[in-house]
Amino acid sequence: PEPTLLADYAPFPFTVEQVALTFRLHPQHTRVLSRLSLKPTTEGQPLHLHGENLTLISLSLNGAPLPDIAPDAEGLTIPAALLPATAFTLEAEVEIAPETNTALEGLYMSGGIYCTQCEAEGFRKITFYPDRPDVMAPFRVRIESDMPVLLSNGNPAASGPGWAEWVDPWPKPAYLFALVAGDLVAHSASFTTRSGRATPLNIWVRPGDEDRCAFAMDALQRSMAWDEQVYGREYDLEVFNIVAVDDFNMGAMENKGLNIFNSKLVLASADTATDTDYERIERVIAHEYFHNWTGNRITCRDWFQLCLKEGLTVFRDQQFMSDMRSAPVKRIEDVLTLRARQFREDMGPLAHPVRPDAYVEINNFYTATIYEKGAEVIGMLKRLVGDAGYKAALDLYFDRHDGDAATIEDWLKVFEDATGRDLAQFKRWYTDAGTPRLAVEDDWQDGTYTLTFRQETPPTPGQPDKPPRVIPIALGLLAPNGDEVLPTTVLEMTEGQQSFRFEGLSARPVPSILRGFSAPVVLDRTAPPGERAFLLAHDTDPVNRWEAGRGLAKEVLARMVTEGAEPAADLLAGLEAVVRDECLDPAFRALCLRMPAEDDMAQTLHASGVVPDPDAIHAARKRLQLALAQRLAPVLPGMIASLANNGPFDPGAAAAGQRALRLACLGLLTRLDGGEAATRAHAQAGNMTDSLGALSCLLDAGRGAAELTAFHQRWQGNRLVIDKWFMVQVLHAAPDRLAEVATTLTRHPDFDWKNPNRFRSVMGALAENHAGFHHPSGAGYRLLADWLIKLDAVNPQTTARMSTAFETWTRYDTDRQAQAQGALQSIAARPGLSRDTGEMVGRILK
Ligand code: BAL
Ligand code: ZN
Repeated sequence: PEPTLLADYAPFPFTVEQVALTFRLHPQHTRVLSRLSLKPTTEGQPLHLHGENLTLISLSLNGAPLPDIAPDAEGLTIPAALLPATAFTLEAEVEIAPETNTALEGLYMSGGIYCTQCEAEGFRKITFYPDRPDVMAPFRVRIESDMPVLLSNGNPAASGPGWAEWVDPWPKPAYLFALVAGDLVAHSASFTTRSGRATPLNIWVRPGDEDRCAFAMDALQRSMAWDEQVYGREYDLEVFNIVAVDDFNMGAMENKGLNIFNSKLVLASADTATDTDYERIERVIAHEYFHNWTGNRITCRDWFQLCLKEGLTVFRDQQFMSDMRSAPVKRIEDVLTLRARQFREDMGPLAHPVRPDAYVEINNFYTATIYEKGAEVIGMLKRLVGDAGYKAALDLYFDRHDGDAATIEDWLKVFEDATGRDLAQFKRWYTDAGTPRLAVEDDWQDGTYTLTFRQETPPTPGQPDKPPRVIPIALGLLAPNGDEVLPTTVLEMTEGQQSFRFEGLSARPVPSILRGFSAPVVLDRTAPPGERAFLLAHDTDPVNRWEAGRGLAKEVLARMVTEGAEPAADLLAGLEAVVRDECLDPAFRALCLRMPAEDDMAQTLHASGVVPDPDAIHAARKRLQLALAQRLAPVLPGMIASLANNGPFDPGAAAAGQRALRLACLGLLTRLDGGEAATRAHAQAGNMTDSLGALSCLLDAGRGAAELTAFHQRWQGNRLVIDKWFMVQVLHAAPDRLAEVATTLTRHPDFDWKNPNRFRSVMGALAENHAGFHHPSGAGYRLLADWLIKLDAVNPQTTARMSTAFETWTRYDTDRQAQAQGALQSIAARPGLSRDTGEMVGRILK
């Protein structure tokens, strides 16, 4: 298929003044009647409407049938000669079959519930329509069904037995359309907006799940208050509905007034959800709510501008989470995610700009680059213009563009207009792919300290040369005794190479560079011996303090892998000091104890020109954990005991941090006692975090069979918990046994592979078990490829997304490369492969 190009953008030559839809729901024969009020904006243009897999029943223009218009595979076109020069009405009736829609795009059924997913281009699977985000219209929707709960966007207008009508007064693009019909119950509450409007809030779930919605509701109320306080944004409808469904390709969707969620991002109770689940629920509830302004009231002109809403909304959810929880811990977690997912993407064949300029299948661009790097770019912008400049720019953005389908140019212009800054060079962060590498050297002479930076961005597909970017480098300087002699200062690097001088210092300082991870770059610094250990002990910036320990651990692991070196004493001593320091946040200490992931080590080694050996990385990481466990042996049992909390479960950040540190200690102790303490901890666990954490330790120690059986028995029927049962076994399988363990699980009667959560719990986890997935036999590659081929026939979107497991294949040795290439080619060669997966595999193989 030919790519769609940003350069080809042209406005739609009609306005849609009103949309009226009637749904007569039926699992196999749903009828959708549409009445579109249209008005030409340019003379003599044909009317093209998107439509896919629709059976056209009737079509008429101003009441007159159009029997000669037949749709093709992409939609239908009405020639200009048949169209009036003024406003007209187009009516169509189509038939669709939600029950057999396994792709989960458009209108489909999940566990007996009718629901929709229209972003990016699912609406065209519901009716004929200009399915593009710059066409915004008010919708009126009538649903006819005997389901007890009938929901759509906007405000309830009228209802009776077997029908309901909804009116959404806010013009919206079709991708924000939603409809739900089912046997649902609500967990209800309300929120009074700052102008005094009491707004009912409902979380709709299947009967029996309503007692697991309280946390999500609390997160929603806090999000609504926060958006008023921090961004001045108030909710704008009479009701806000959330629905949880079990079959969902993504995490959640921000449909206007009717957010639809993957149930794993709504349902939580102490005994079924982990702290990680709670944190994700809080973040995603906030994220979807924040889209009401950044995405819905101001949307994107075209899908190339996806980061306009996603980067900004991720940035806002990150701000929210750091206000709700510990800001440094949140920032460290975000940096870990960015490196694990976005840096990985940016260094491989799928690298693309934050604002791409071509795509074959837009679903393939819901990526870490659009989302996470998109958020980083806004963080840099805020750092450069300051908090007041950011606030002025955002106020102007909401004022100027409310009701618009906007672009990145519009976004940058409000910053230029509000702050007087020229952002021409900054725009490269949007247009140029790749992660800049920032090399740094320092010099000390006659009381003057000089830092010289050099930036270079490696080539990415289609972009061989990268001019220098603006890089905000937050810097602090420490005296040899640990005192801070230069508090955090933002240096603005604009050249390829640039020096910064600091005068009047009495001794050579130790630099703390890129504080708070002030730019998404790789810092290339050969630190002098002792510098990282010094920063781990003294840096006043918590993110860089953690980073120092992390950098040291990576250096040590790299030497263990490549030279067979021993675990270094300075790292062990530094980590011990952090762990013993009770003034530090337990969550921070737990993060410091977490060793770099194996994939992260492979990425780091590859970037430094070493072919990573997954087995050697796995072995070195285990040796380092053992050495750390031995070093901490005297304190581990005491810490595990003192961090126990026997009171009621508290999902808040402080209590979660204690559990994280306790489980980190339990993981280390398991290296020494073979799982004795973990067996006791599992037996005593009073919540899912402790239960799953202890079970993971047991599996790492080669134990846990009886516990796994009991776990399955206890939670049979609870899909979200059974997902965890599958996942934990795959994540903690020994590399040699991974393919066998995963294959056995795919034969389990509970392996409902058409459910994306269940599929990911085995196949996503398979790819996350680094040494197992990259096993030299190639068994991991083949297993995943075979299952992706099978899934592609029913769900292209999830298949394409999961094919990214292969994006790093060229990092490894030639034998592994040959195995991975063979697996990828077997997917590519599959007759009838979807456009989604075809594009991804083609790019990965290139
Ligand atoms: N818009 C797709 C889901 C999300 O990013 O919120
Ligand atoms: Zn989003």
